Amino acid sequence: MELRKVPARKDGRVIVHFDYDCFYAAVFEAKTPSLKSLPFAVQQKQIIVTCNYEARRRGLHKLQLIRDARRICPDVIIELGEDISRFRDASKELYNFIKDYSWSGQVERLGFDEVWMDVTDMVEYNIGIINRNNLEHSFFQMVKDDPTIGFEFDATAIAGHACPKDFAQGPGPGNAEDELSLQLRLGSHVALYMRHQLEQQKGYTSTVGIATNKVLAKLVGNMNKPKGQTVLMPSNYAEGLESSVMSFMDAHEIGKVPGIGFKLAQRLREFILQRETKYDWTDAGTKEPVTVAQVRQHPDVNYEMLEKLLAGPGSAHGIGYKIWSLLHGVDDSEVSQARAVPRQISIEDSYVRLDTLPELLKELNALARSLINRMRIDLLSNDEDFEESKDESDNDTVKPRTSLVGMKWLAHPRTLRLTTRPRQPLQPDGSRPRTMKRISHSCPLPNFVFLLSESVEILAEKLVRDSLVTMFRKLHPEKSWWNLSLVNLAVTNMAETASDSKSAIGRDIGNMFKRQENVLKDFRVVEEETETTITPEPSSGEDVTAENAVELVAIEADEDEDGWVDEDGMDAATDYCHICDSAIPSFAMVAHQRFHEPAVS
Ligand code: TTP
Ligand code: MG
Repeated sequence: MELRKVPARKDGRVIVHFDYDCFYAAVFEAKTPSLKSLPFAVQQKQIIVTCNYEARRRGLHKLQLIRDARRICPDVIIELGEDISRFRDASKELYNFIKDYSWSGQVERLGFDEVWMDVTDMVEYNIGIINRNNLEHSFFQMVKDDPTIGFEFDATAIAGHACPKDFAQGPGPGNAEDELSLQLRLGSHVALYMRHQLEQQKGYTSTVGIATNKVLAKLVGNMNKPKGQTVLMPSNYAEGLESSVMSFMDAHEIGKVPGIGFKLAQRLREFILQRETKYDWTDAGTKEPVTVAQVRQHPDVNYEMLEKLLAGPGSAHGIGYKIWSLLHGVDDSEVSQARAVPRQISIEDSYVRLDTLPELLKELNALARSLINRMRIDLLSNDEDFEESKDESDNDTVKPRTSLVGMKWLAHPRTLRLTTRPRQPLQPDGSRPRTMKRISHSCPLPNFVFLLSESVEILAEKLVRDSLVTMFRKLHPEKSWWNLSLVNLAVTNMAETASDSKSAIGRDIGNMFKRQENVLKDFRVVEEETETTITPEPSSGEDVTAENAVELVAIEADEDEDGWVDEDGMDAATDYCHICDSAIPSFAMVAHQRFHEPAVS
């Protein structure tokens, strides 16, 4: 039947998925390696957000209460992990490390601790130069124009584990070499090489999956955790990947398939079981598992039916076909290109109570200092080719740059955004309505923040005085009462400053900033053409001052779809649990809330 047509599989790509083991714990361990052999956990509020494998061996697990963890393992060492900037910095450092191996730049982050890399071009190139009469003694070239950089390997064998275990080995009957298997074997070797480099040079172990698309690579990696890698291979040559992918997917519980979130999975379970299903929040899963096979093989399920069942407000058009494809292990999404500069830089902090002006000024100053420091780290370079400078990234903590001589801005963010999350006033009955609503206000970023001759402290103070206080008044005109649980400061709307940069999106405004002392004199805000919806365009050619700039207050719901999670997943991808107020990466929020569910249900 047409509606049950199996989506065409487009094999030929080799995708590697990295997942760092016990990530937050590993960040501490990289700095203090002696922790590796001890039971070690990272705490946020009263919860262990992750722990190392020595702690797991002794019965500890993610999202456990601190008091339970101490009872089970009294000698557990616990560090506070509430300042997530250290994890973000480590994540960025590891991402840059992996990205440097890529030829195509197709390296994409998911949250803090996962990275996909498309290695198809590297694999294809090496297949092109391989000696097919002597596969056992092959050399994988890691740099295209340098035949000396790389590693020796046996191209007849895979590196690490294979799924399925009884995969087709060696050349097929009457077939000189099965190209798909060869590609995947080379993929497994280059993955092993990078995984080892990551461990030797940076001190992080990872779990890796290798397959022909992103979803399969992410899923297959889970088969050998931690410090393992798995490649999804064809089980027989005649069918290519078809049968091994189908039996691999079929065995999964539907909620485990990336792209099938909690709500979609619940709806699918209820359709298959034809009744309400229970979700066991304490066990991070469902008590009534439904497998991919049950959904896929159900006679009434097809992509049109899935569209009707799953489409809802806010869901992407074509969700039925997308899910139908995922159930068959088909995922055509590309690994996105690494960006030269982040889309936005944002700094935030949460507060139990922030309701007086002096405290607010203190916090705004601290946030503005961090923001300018981070702009200097992320957006300054002395390298004409726009490679990120490595000096800071070798540390796992952020240090302000010490020498700015010869530094050049890679990009000028054009918009400054202040966001707050107000607490609601008490109701007459004494209760306080829970809300995660954020409100934000944007205006052009004044040029003086790009001055390198001035100290961060002075620039931050000026930014607070000249812009942020006014912005805050626009957000909170009520003088008498406000109380904030969160303040976020961001610069967005990046205009890259080199017209010859491959990824440059703006016209070259670098020259405008050459004589920065002049810029300081008149404090003009230069507004580039912009597509942002937050700051409307002023009429072209007009100089805009911070005072008369067109401004807009935006109200954003807690599940904002287009601003909070940065495209590169690094900035503002954090939220705060409304129950325990822990800072949680957005991608981990669902997992985190499972922990609280028994208490609130
Ligand atoms: P995970 O990938 O879930 O865990 P992990 O990398 O620590 O461990 P594993 O080896 O089992 O993959 O989450 C990544 C990081 O996100 C984790 O180190 C801590 C953080 N995190 C939170 O802050 N809150 C949460 O509720 C969860 C689940 C994770
Ligand atoms: Mg992980």
